[in-house]
Amino acid sequence: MSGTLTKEQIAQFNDLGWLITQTLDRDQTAALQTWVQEIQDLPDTGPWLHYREQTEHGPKLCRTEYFTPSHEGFRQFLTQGVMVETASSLLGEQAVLYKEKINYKLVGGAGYSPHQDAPAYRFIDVHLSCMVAVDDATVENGCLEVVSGKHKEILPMDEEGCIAQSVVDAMEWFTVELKAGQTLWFHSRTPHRSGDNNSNRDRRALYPTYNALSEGDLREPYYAQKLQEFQDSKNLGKKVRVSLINDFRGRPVSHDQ
Ligand SMILES: O=C(O)CCC(=O)C(=O)O
Repeated sequence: MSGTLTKEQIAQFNDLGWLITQTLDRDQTAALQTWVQEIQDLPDTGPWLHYREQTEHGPKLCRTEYFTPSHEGFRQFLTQGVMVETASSLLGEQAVLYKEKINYKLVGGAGYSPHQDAPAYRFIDVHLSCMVAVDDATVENGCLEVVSGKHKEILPMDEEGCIAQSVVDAMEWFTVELKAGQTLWFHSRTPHRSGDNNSNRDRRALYPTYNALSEGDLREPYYAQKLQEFQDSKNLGKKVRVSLINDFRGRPVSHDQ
């Protein structure tokens, strides 16, 4: 698949702050599902970072990040070809990978409160993220919802770093169901949220984030800073801490044991 976008697609992204592309064909989607399973099966100790949540079905993996150095397939997929080409088209200049994560949202997994990503992403002004659907994402299993045209500014936040409730209530939320292999591209200031996985099927998704190379290649400093901030701050214990804002609603495993 090519990362070349039409003028209309780029205009839609600039106008709405999000865009859906058909990134992968059937075979590529199957390969992605195999790779995600390989990451899911990695042991706890490694340079990669696994996070778990408590669900009504027991503890489950909710996120892995920092895995491209440990997986050649993902390293190539996220730093060469269609993904970085599409990111470059949308940023209007050469893109570089800023961070990467897989959100598993396995059966019973928790959703995310309404937020913009930008307050959690250090050092860079403009980031571009995307959700590559590994499994079909539906309302029932916790697909994303986004707000159009609200990516020009940071919105008022609550004490968790999420969007203030009065602002959330006043915005129109658009549900984005995706087929496996489709990608939702969104600006780091595009408001988004997602529900819990109330279905009986897992909803795994890959989220690479890019920035313009002219702002610097800051992936390693981002992860060093994130780990430092996790160490320095007190975790309040009611939610699993996966981000520098408290957008994830998952319960910590130890809390329930
Ligand atoms: O995977 C999801 O359901 C939402 C993820 C999200 O909003 C995030 O990781 O910032």
